[in-house]
Amino acid sequence: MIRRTFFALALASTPSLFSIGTYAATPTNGTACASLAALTIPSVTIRSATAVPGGGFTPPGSRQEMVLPAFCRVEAVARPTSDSEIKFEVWIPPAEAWNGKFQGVGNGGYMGSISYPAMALALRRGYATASTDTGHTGDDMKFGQGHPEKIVDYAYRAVHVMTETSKLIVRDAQGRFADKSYFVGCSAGGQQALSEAQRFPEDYDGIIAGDPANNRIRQSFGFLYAWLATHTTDGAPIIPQAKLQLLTKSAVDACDAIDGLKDGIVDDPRKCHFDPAKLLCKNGGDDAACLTQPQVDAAKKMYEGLKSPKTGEQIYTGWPRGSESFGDAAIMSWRTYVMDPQEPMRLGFFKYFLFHDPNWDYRSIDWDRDLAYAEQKLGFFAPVDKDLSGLKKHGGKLLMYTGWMDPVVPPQDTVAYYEGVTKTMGGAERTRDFARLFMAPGMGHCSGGPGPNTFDALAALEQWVEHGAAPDKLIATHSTNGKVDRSRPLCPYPQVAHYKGTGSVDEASSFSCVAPTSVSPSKTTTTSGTR
Ligand SMILES: [Ca+2]
Repeated sequence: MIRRTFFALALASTPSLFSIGTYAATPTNGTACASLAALTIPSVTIRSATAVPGGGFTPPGSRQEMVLPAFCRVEAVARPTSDSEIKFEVWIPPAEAWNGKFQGVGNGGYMGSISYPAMALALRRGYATASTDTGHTGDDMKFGQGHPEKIVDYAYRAVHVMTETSKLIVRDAQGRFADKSYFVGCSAGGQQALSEAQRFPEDYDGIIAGDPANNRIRQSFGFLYAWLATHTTDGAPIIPQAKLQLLTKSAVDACDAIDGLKDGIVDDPRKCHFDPAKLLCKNGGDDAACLTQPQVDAAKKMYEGLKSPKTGEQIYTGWPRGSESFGDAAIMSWRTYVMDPQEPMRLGFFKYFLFHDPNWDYRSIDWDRDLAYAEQKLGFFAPVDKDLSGLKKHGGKLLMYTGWMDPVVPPQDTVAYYEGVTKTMGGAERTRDFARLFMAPGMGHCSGGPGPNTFDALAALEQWVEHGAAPDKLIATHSTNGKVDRSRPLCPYPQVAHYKGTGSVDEASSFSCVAPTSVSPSKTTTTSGTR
């Protein structure tokens, strides 16, 4: 209720922007690209409208040229409040190349820039597409200090305003509205996707939420906890990269066979209870093949996650065994978000959004008191509402996916959200007819990892939205040096890919999606009524 009230107040000053009725009657033909600059939409300024010929295009702030088909590039800024400055772009294919659809694309991190690569992907598939900087520049949180409306823009308003306005611009350019609208996002984009599904269910017909960082308040607490758990009081990281790799290798070796197939992938890390104490160095020593006691303790805390010191309640889930370090890139390990930073990630959330104190001392955190304060004050900031009846009523479809080895957003948190939706929406069958979650064993944060991690979620969602063909599996591939060396089905949760017993374990056709056979912690809430 707090979130909805806040929303109503925040929009009270600009009702006209959100009424399509203020716009002129549908033109019979589209408007020439350059003429779109003359378009008037309340609270929106069109900064430019330029026909871009097919070929090389270098986006602002980038040195990397993208090869694109011809499109009309519209740059705009929306100001739904007097403190708003929401920049966004709309790219529109020429009528003959347009697939008749619109695609909003999500951002990463704390956003602060337009997602040109994601727009390029959409444009190449024939979509008219839009992206926003969410109302601020850069990936830190200083913009929120003294600017509560900018926090709202970032939290959910910018994407909604971008969506409604872009649809109007596309209509003007093409002479008709898009037939269908999709939103595609991963990480922070997954958060935006769930925000749209919960708050503005009529914006999109199909929504993809990958590795969603939607539990954003508790995640900020989780990052703070993780950093404190894995750094000395001097701020030095306790577990070096080589030991992270040792942990992953040991955990996977110990748990690989639990799923019935020794293939280097742990299908469900919740069933893996590998104890890092098994790696404890003998006689207090320290070498490459073992862990010191502080390293064992730090790893255990990462697996356990943040619990209330007062009640023992799990405030934020731990990170899965196997996510420690499964590749050379820092993002394929705990390094980027936990180990490498000089201070806890997303500290700005506390300094600029919550306490408005740039000098706030993170060691003064009171987990219970400060969490209660944060959820009371900034509840609108985290789209964790499990009631998706608005989306269901609209006929919208939600496709979620998450890597089981995600070292950034713990996959258990995404599973917990989906299980909560299942419960709220009246059970598994009533949920899977419009919302499905695909877990990707061995996949990292949005991509990468030893498991199959490349798949076309949008093609599957298009079939679902446009032809009523719900995805019973997604075929994912894994490549080494650009060559596909394994394919597997990703299955709608709680199903898992089961080896049929014959054929190559590197071929998707050797697997079928089945209900999990062994008992899992989530069985009581999710498996009833499923096949
Ligand atoms: Ca396995």
